[in-house]
Amino acid sequence: MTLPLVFTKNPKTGKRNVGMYRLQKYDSRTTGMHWHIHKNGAENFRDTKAQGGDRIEAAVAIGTDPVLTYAATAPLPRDIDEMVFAGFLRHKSVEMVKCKTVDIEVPATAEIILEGYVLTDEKRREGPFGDHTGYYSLADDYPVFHITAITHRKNPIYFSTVVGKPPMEDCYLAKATERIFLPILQQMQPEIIDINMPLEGVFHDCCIVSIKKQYPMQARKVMHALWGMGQMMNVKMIIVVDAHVNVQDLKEVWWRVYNNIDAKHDLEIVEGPLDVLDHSSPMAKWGSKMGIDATKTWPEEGHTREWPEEISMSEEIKARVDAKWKELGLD
Ligand SMILES: Cc1cc2nc3c(=O)[nH]c(=O)nc-3n(C[C@H](O)[C@H](O)[C@H](O)COP(=O)(O)O)c2cc1C
Ligand SMILES: [Mn+2]
Repeated sequence: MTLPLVFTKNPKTGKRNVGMYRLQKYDSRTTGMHWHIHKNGAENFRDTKAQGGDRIEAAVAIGTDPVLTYAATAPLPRDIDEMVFAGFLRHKSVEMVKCKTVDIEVPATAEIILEGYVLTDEKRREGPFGDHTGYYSLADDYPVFHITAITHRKNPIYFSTVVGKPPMEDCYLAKATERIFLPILQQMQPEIIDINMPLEGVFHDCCIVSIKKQYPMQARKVMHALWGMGQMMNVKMIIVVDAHVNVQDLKEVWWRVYNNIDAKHDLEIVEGPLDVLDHSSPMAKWGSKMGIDATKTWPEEGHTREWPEEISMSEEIKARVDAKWKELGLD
């Protein structure tokens, strides 16, 4: 199942979490529960285990209002309820109903609901799976979801998504996140003008950001701040450009990077967590990441040579050329 909304509760706070984690069917009553170690669902699982609980209840909704499906994928802080966020986006609160066999509420209009539990001391081989990275992500041991009830609408519609080499369907969820979360990023880092997470970067591998640079090394500050924010911690490459650069134009971005960087000074290589699906690092779940500072390097940043002006044509010349088209019979 590739598009399931997985509902759990935190045992300490009772707060709900909804995350999208694929479910590999083992038999008619059990599936894998592929919540990665960095995700809120896995934290609820760990907290339950730490309290001595032998199981965490879970419910899965398949086929919901698209805004709920999106909310389950959104990188929200742990204690922000995805259903409240969905209600905020929809301008209408989400109607919830109690499950039959577990103490969890699920969206009232979902097509299909799976109810059940995950044992805290059980794991089973999950994967490999043709993932959104475009590779078969490696098999690993994950908890198991035991189903206690299935409810559904009459003639339910089964929702799923196709993932594979980008661009695939799921890529556009990343684009929605890029747009919806930009104002939130800007609240915390006001120098940010725009961001682009290119589809080939599969959500977590690349982020291009333009900033209004006001003090030396501000690009580094932005890189480290992003690496310290929620699921942005997994971004493997951050490219920072100046405010006037259009980050949505990759040709322009690369032109800036190729021209502006001094490899020794403008690359910031750090180590830290990486997405579980990353296969490039020697060790799973962590490795090295790179920041590329492609902003203009200031004298205060050690570039004491003159920095050249960009070629640009004056408005007056442009107007003179435009006027000539007609004269030459070319318009
Ligand atoms: C189609 C699709 C499938 C996904 N599958 C998984 C998955 O199997 N495991 C996982 O940890 N995250 C998966 N994700 C990403 C999570 O849904 C996303 O990181 C979400 O913010 C997690 O929510 P949480 O932080 O509340 O746990 C998937 C996303 C999409 C769009
Ligand atoms: Mn969450």
